[in-house]
Amino acid sequence: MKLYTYDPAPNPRRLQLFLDYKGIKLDTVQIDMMKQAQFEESFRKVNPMCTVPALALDDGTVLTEVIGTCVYLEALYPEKPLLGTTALEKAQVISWNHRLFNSMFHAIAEVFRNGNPAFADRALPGPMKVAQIPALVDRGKQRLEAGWRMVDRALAKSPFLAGEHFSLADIDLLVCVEFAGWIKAAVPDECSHIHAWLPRAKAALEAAAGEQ
Ligand SMILES: N[C@@H](CCC(=O)N[C@@H](CS)C(=O)NCC(=O)O)C(=O)O
Repeated sequence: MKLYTYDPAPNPRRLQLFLDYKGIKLDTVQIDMMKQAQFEESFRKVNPMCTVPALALDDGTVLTEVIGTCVYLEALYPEKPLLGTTALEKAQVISWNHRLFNSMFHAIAEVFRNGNPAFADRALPGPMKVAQIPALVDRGKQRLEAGWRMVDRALAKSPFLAGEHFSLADIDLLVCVEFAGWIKAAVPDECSHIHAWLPRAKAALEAAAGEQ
């Protein structure tokens, strides 16, 4: 297996935190997005969608979605489960993953990519030319605000996003908080449940790292 990734970027970071928590070490190649290496021919041959992370398996299959890659690795390395253990927990982890990706991740990306001259004609990841839509900057900010409140309501009810246990959903949220920093947004002060959850989630990651 070989992982093509770029450590500073948010989707690679989601996968890296998953790997770190479980103590999985992979042969890794950095695709330097600052130099637009994701568009180079050698990487296009690995992932024609020109996105990272991409996990190339020994049989030639390439997994290009973080969620699919995590499902695959969880099956290979079931210790320290991050995708839930009961039917309900599994459903909640995937539901939160989907919800956070579609609402908060996309909202932050909308702000970041539609308001930044460095992303002219690259408003969406991938090889296709996509023009920026400046109005999406404000819409993205509004969606993110609604997202924080949605998450805060959930964290009022349970210690972690998908219930009693730390999961990929918490990793996704941690990376949302970091990614929001890229657009100078932060968890609103009044979202007290998210603020209480942050040290709890970081402690779960640190505890797992300490077990390696
Ligand atoms: N569908 C992918 C999304 C991957 C993605 O969008 N990755 C970003 C980095 S965070 C990327 O490769 N962007 C390429 C670009 O901006 O050109 C997943 O879930 O893993």
